[in-house]
Amino acid sequence: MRVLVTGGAGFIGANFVHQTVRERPDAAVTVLDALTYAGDRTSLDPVADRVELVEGSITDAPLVDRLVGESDLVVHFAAESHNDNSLHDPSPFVQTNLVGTFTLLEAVRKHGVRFHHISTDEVYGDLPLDTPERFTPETPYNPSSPYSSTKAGSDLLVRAWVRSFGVQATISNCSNNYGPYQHIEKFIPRQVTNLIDGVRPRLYGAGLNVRDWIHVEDHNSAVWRIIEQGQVGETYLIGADGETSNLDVVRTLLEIFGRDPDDFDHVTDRAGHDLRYAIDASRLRAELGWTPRYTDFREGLEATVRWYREHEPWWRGAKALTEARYAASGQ
Ligand code: NAD
Ligand code: TDX
Repeated sequence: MRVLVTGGAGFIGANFVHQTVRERPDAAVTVLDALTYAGDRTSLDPVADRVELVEGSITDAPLVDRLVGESDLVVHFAAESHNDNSLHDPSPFVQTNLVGTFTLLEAVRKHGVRFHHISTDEVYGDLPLDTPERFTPETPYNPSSPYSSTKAGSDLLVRAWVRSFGVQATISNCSNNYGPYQHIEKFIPRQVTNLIDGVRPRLYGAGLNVRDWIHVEDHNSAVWRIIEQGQVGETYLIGADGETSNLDVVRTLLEIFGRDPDDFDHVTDRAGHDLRYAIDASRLRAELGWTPRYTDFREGLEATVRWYREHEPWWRGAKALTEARYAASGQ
């Protein structure tokens, strides 16, 4: 099977490519990635002999048309993915997340290629703290940020291309991922690399916001399950019952580093900061029999800390610039 992975040099995409190469010897993998600040070709070094990396944008229609025409399946991870960046400059979010997804949809429509669209729980907006309420496939879309609104728009494009043109597509909306190869602008790797450098973690606002953490390997095993057994035209929510407040994440990391659990700083809150995300993944579990493997969050965090300690050359080059950007916003 010829698989085209967009955004395969980014965090979740690179882990998806590694998992695919490891578990599916019959798959021929091509990655299409623009290698933005968030993409890193060295993330694919361990599988370089099995993967073709094409450097280019999903908004480049002739390139996309050619690569899609040579594929049996497109798994679409490529996106501008960071909420904070979308508050400073939404423009690349509109280009990549909306125009890029549109460009891919036109190509899969033309060539009749199976498409899986990777999306986020953030399309549903946020939930109050301390309620049992969770997102389901029936929850109305209500995105808060430029990032999540462009992801919501891209989901709606996929749904319309399924209904109007019979495109063979599935969609998954997943909660917050953690694990190896995550860019150090994101919450967990930012604090882990701060702690490696002896710097205090930085918590936005009071730190009471809740995210529903899932290990990236579990996200990707669910994606394969949906591709192989999911119903075309359907949306599946992916989550692993990992609700944790940001404050608890920071305290656990401080403990792992043998530091005082109160040794962190509160910094300027994110504008429009979503309070809580929580996924009800019962459809995925019941209909497709999927279960997560990483059920102990602390163990998963410990493994992630080890990975960042052992792969300092992978992240060191981006650290100073990333922190300078945050410092300019008081974060
Ligand atoms: P990431 O920012 O780490 O990686 C994105 C990749 O896309 C990078 O390699 C980048 O170079 C590439 N890219 C950006 N613009 C491109 C373009 N125009 N053409 C081709 N490639 C381009 O993001 P991630 O965290 O790995 O997220 C991957 C996908 O998963 C995104 O669609 C995101 O919305 C979704 N998602 C992420 C999470 C999470 O917790 N990180 C949770 C749910 C869903
Ligand atoms: O330094 C920080 N301090 C802090 O308290 C950073 C970078 C973040 N935070 C908070 C903000 C969020 O409540 O931590 C939480 C997680 O922040 P991010 O890692 O930026 O993730 P989030 O905004 O929740 O979005 C992530 O999950 C859903 C991904 O970046 C998205 O791509 C995905 O769709």
